[in-house]
Amino acid sequence: MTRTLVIIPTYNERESLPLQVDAVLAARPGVDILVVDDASPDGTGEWADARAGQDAHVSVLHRPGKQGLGAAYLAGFAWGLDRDYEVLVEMDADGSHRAEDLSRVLDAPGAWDLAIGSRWVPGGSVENWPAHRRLLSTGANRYVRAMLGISVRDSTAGFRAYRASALRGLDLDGVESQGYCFQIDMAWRVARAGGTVVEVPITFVEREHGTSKMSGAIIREALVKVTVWGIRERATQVRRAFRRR
Ligand SMILES: Nc1nc2c(ncn2[C@@H]2O[C@H](COP(=O)(O)OP(=O)(O)OP(=O)(O)O)[C@@H](O)[C@H]2O)c(=O)[nH]1
Ligand SMILES: [Mg+2]
Repeated sequence: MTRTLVIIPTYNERESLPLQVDAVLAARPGVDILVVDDASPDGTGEWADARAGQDAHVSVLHRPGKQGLGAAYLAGFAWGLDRDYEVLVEMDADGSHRAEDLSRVLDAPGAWDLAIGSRWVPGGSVENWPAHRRLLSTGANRYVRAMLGISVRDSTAGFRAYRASALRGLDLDGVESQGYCFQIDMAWRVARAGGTVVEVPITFVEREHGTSKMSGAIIREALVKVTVWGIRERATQVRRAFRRR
C-alpha cells in the first residue's frame, strides 16, 4: 500500500476537526493524518493531542502562532517527507473537502505528480456558494490560466495529493505564498518542473461550523503575485526568443 499522509492545517477548528478526522480514517483506512495547528485559541491543538494519544494514525505538529495556510502546509510537507511518505495530501478541516472524495483524488488515473480535487471540471461542483463566490473562483482561475499559461481548471483548489518525489524536486524553501496563492504557486511549480498535473471532479461544500479565514488581503496577494509571475514569464519568453534569433 502507498504510504499516504493527509495533512490538515487548523486554526480554530475545534468543532469541525473531530468530524473530519473520523471521516478521513473511515473513508480511507490505512492513511495517516497530520494535524498542523497554529496554536488555535479554541483548543483544537489540545483535542488533536488527545486524539493522537489514542490513535497511531494521527499525529500533531504544533506551531507557535497563526502563520498562514501556506507555511502550515510547508511544515507538514517537511514532516511527511522526513518520514518517507510517498503521497502527501492537502485537506481542509472545515468539511469543505469531503472524505468521500478522498479516494477519487488518491486513485486519480494516470501517472500523476499532482492530483487536484477540482470544482471546475465536468462533474465537479460547489455546494452553498452564492453567485459572487463562484464568479470570484472561476474568474480567478481563468486569470491564472491566461497569465501563467497553464491548463489547470482549478488551480486555487486546496484538496489535492502530491507525489513525494515531485515535492522533493521543488524548491519548497522558496515558496512564500499564502492562502489561495499558495495553491496556485504549488500547481505552477509542479507544472514548470515538468510534473504531470491531473484534475478529478469533487463536490466542494462550504463550511458549516467556525469562521472563514478568507480575506481581501488573501485575494489581493493572489492577484498581485499571479500578475507579476505572468509578466516575468512573458519577459523570459521574449528574451529567449530574441536570443534564438
Ligand atoms: N495551521 C493553520 N491553518 C490555517 C490557517 N489559516 C487557515 N487554516 C486552515 O486551513 C483550512 C482552510 O481555511 P478556511 O478558513 O476554510 O479558508 P478557505 O477554505 O479558504 O475559506 P472558506 O472557503 O471561506 O472556508 C482550514 O482547515 C483552516 O483551519 C493558518 O494560518 N494556520
Ligand atoms: Mg474553507
